[in-house]
Amino acid sequence: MAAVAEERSNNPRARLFVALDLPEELREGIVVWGREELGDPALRPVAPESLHVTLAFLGHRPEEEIEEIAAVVRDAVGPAPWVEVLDPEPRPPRGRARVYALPVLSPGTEALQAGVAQGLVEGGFFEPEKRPYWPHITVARVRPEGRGSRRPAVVSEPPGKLPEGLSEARICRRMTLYRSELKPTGARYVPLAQVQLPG
Ligand code: 2AM
Repeated sequence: MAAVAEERSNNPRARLFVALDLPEELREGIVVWGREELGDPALRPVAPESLHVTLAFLGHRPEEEIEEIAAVVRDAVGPAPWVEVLDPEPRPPRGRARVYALPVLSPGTEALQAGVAQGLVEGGFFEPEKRPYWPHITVARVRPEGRGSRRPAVVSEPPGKLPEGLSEARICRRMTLYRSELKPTGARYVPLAQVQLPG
């Protein structure tokens, strides 16, 4: 055990992901909607500053790789995508929901994601998921049924539809490499590198 602990401390790792950030107006719109619609006690709404569209989840990587990964993200810059958000959906779609997410309709985001993923794969930093990429914004996670349980609680009042206007297409002008720090109170996302997207 001591040897393992020592190896860990000599080889610090960071939990990393790349995301498309939301324009302020869209973020605020989701927060206002969520105050009404994410009130079920079984739901833990995502903090306003943590709302994003994940492009690539890298998992734990050695900290010494961060600079190289940031360079790959900067090189993958592409046109700023237009996004349309759709009404919330539970995941998984059947059975007890674990999360609620707003699906994102955006060919531009899919193109950006493909470019970032390819760069990260070529660098050996990322193994793409087998299932197709599903652009979405997670808005709430479901609390466990009981202490230490892995089963999600029942959500009696699932979130309702978005107001008209929130689904209007909006442009997203920033992509960020985040470090996710897991705390007992939830995850905190720390930006490590940001790229402005042209267009
Ligand atoms: P989610 O919002 O759909 O849960 C940080 O955890 C971000 O990376 C979240 O937005 C999360 O997506 C995403 N992510 C993708 N795959 C993940 C995985 N296997 N484990 C944790 N987070 C993942």
